[in-house]
Amino acid sequence: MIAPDIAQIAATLDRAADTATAVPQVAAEAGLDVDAAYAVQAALVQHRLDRGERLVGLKMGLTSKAKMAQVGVDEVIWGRLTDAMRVPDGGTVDVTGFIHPRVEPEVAFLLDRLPEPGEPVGDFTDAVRAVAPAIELIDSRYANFTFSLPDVIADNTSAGAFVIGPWSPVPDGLENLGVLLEIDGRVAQVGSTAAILGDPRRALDEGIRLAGRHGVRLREGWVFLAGAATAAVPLRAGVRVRAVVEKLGGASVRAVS
Ligand code: OOG
Ligand code: MG
Repeated sequence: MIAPDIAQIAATLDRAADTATAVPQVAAEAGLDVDAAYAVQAALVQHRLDRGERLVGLKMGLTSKAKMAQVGVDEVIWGRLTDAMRVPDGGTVDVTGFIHPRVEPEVAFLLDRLPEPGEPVGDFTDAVRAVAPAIELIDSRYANFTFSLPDVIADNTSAGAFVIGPWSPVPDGLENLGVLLEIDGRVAQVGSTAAILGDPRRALDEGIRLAGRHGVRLREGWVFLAGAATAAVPLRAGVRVRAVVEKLGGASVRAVS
């Protein structure tokens, strides 16, 4: 089989995001496996870095059954976050910059110093300085928001934008906090942090392990999104979105066009 053209696929997905225009899935035709898909993701995000964006963190995807069921892919995945994707809490996001945006409630970690490879992994509170409620705006670059596992990995796990609420010290328990997603004050999704791999702290172990396989080490000061606890909801201009996590408070954003 001819080796997949990593650079060309990355350029196609970068243009799709930049012009908010959906493209057909690429993995089956190009013969992308998971490793090649992560190589596409690295090349795709490199386009952003070449335009002056900075890497500010990592996001986990499909860490809950609700998310796996919604998109029909049942493997935990990870993607990269840049500074340009961050929207201030209480700010606005222009939906015309996206193809078919959806929002989902997340829990964010602010990373402290992580162990060097080979060093024993310490306590969660050694690795995480603070936690916050968050909103992720996802936007698949593929038509109909439909993709295979390597497709979604190549597409930087549908990363679009994110909002981080106020940071709090790590509470005693993180494994069973109520989670709500509100649209214009109405509850659109209800869940629990228990839906995130049983305990969102596990998402960090998975992130360290899975990103490490591809030579990516998590950095002090990075933001880490543990993955949505509920299914995502389509985002339309004019609405106000709020994600609330018990004990942590809320994060909000208004969609404009
Ligand atoms: C893939 C990204 C999944 C999450 O929190 O599970 C994700 C998608 O649903 O398009 O960000
Ligand atoms: Mg997410």
